[in-house]
Amino acid sequence: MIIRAADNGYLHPRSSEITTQSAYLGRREWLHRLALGAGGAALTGWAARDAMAAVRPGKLAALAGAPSTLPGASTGEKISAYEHASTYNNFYEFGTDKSDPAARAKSLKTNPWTVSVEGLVNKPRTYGLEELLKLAPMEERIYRLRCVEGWSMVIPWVGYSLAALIRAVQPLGSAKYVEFVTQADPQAMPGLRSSVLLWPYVEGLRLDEATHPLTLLAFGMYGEVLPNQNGAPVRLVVPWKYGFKSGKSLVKIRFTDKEPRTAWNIAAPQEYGFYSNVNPDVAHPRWSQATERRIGEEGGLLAKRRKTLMFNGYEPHVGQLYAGMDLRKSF
Ligand SMILES: Nc1nc2c(c(=O)[nH]1)N[C@H]1C(S)=C(S)[C@@H](COP(=O)(O)O)O[C@H]1N2
Ligand SMILES: [Mo]
Repeated sequence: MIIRAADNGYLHPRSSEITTQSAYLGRREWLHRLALGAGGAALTGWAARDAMAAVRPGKLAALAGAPSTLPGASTGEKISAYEHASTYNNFYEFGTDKSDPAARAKSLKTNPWTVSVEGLVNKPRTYGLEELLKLAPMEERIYRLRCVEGWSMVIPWVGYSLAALIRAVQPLGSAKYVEFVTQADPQAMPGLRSSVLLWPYVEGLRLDEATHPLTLLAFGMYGEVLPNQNGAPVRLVVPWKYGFKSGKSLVKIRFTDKEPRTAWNIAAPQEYGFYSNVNPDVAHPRWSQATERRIGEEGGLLAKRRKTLMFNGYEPHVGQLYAGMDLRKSF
């Protein structure tokens, strides 16, 4: 982001331009049959992840979610190919090239995993991953993802509203913001040797943004647990904000009364504001945000760019959170 121009022009090999939705649905159907074959038992527990890897080398455990009925939680747009969503990534802990995370993130150890929820809450607590997986029913939500660099995808996530976790820990009246701290393991993450960002990668939301039902705590995508490069075992997805607000591989969630300092804001405060809501009318200092390139679309870099939508198309659902605010100032 800071070190490169917008959309650094990754060209997808034609071979991976396979039909997206049908490939995805085919995969789900196959997983379903696989689950029945295993005695009809749902492949839920995280331990199944390793068992699955033995059955399908290189593949991940199924993680099903009921289609979400929440307004805004689905889109009629074509779902991006899994092959794109899992190989064209930003996860600077593993390097700054789009292909680095998929190539290197296997080293991330996601089991055991805990997330400590602390700060201005009545019930601070360290959650094991298994507990988090059971905290609320899993839903599938199909969200647009718009990176600040000017590209986008449509991804079917599996998870539940972060609000469920927030309710469980009971924020104090003094809590106004939520800080999200992500994993920083120098053994597993070669990118930490670079000073491109201050580690650990920290993000933040206002409490009302964090409790908005569209803010998703995600454990899976495309009907499977998250691949490491997409932020396993648990990440945030905030669909109306630029992608970098959605921290991957979360280890700590802290409630505060002050606006958290965030990794990209510290690195370049004039370029990455705290809010970072998708907004076609507010340009990045070095490029326009009026349009975007949908990854995987016919024509690659020559494909016609799409118009970027206010709040990434989620304005009817989240616009009221920013009523009366100057979105140029609070960018
Ligand atoms: N910990 C961490 N989280 C991160 C990032 C990162 O570098 N480190 N990159 C962000 C950016 S810039 C984007 S666009 C999204 C990309 O998510 P995806 O690879 O699952 O599409 O993750 C975000 N979360
Ligand atoms: Mo991004």
